[in-house]
Amino acid sequence: MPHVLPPLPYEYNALEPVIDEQTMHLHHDKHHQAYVAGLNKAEEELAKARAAGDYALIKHWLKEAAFHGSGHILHTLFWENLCPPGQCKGQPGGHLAEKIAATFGSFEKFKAEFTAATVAVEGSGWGILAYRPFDGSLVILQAEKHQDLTQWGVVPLLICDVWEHAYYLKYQNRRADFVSAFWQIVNWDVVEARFCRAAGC
Ligand code: MN3
Repeated sequence: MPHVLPPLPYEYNALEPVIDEQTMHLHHDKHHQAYVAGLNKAEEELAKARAAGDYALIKHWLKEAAFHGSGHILHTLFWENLCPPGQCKGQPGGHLAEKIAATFGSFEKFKAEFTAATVAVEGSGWGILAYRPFDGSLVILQAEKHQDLTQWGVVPLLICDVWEHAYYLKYQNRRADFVSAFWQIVNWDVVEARFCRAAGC
């Protein structure tokens, strides 16, 4: 089954004024769509190689699958972990709130660390709060290249896209302003549900 671009869970203008409608159209319809197409192409070529027993280009197609597959997954999770400003509750509750406080000291300390990590991503990439099933920990990750530098087996919980296409039309070089505004549109219900699925609340 080929992968398909999932529709946004809200209107293209729903995240205004934090993320403008034009950015959402370009980001979702063009950038995310390209990852879906790239992943399908890579998996198709891997299937052909498997059928033919010809693995001469395996490295190329696995790299393509890692790049486009990670892009497709992270964008899908990113759209889902946002909500229209005014409809977001501002901070997590439940088991996730307890885990964040236990790990980082407080929600405010977590927010400061996630913000600093995300602002400091070198070049294009992502800031990620993830659950590490290995030892049941929460971790903050910087993904400079989403096909590299992962921690095997982590479950991404909260994601902020800081590739320039995510914010440049509105924020230009002011990534810190975008990351600061990002907090207004986090859908904590979704993040909490992800945490509970991963950690078994
Ligand atoms: Mn993006």
